[in-house]
Amino acid sequence: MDETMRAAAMLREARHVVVFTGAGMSAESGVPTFRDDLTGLWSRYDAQRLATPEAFRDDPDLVWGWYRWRAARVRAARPNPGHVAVAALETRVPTLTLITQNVDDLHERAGSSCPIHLHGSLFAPRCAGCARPFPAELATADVEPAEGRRIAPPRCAICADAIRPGVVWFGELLPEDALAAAYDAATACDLALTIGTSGVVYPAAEIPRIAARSGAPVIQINPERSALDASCDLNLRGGAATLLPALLR
Ligand code: BV8
Ligand code: ZN
Repeated sequence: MDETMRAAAMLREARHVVVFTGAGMSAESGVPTFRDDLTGLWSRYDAQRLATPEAFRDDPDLVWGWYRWRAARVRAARPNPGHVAVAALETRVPTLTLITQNVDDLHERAGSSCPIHLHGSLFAPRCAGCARPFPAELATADVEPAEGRRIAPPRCAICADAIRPGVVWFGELLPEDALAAAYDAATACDLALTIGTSGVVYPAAEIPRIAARSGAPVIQINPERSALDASCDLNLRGGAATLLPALLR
């Protein structure tokens, strides 16, 4: 039996499946991953440097422009067959917990009911000062920004501080409740799928490792080797949009 068939058989047997996704899940929707060289003007910047509170403090217009560009890229993208397969899994397994590192909304748009977003969302801006949520539609310029364009963030109507992206930056704590729910699911599951992640950003990268330590088999879908290979029972080499539908056949 080939590895994909073995994985499909394990999926059919499982009672509680954790699906853990990273940027590679959205790659075939045309959303650049963190490892990709960012296209256009952004290639001069290091994503890991831009995704920090310090970058926003030092140059809010650059960082806000970057997130507006990324949000526009996501809005122009469509869920790929991998996202659709993950959503379909909800009706195939008794319990499915979807945990994503991604800040896009492609899982939701594919029909997944309640993904756990460990790193927040491009579509949940909030005030950097008083943390009041800011309506995403008000944060959207009518003309989507060209790559590299600085855009001054809107100001909070209550405290006048800058509106920031609703994502977790490097050096910031993950939302406690989301992380606790993810840890609980990884500990309780009897099968974990890790899809499209390099497995190097912590504490999120602990999730598949916790599932493995709790005795659940872990299946990885990734065209490349990753830091998670050693923790996985099966490493399916290929893209999410091809392999995930194949697991459901
Ligand atoms: C924290 C939101 C506690 C923002 C993201 C110094 C100070 C503070 C912390 C640290 C520090 N040094 C290290 C740390 C910890 C740090 C960390 O882990 N750093 C790494 C780089 C070593 N973590 C943090 O800072 C976290 N907070 O620790 O708080 C604390 C607080 C204060 C002081 C001390 C400790 C917060 C981390 C969250 C950062 N925010 N996103 C935004 O999006 O702009 S992380 C961001 O990068 C993504 O969300 C994602 O998680 C990560 C990228 O990883 P991947 O998703 O894996 O994507 P990647 O591009 O890497 O890989 C894509 C994969 O897909 C590849 O393997 C590729 O082969 C594969 N692929 C490609 N095509 C396909 C495919 N797979 C399938 N199909 C395909 N078609
Ligand atoms: Zn405010």
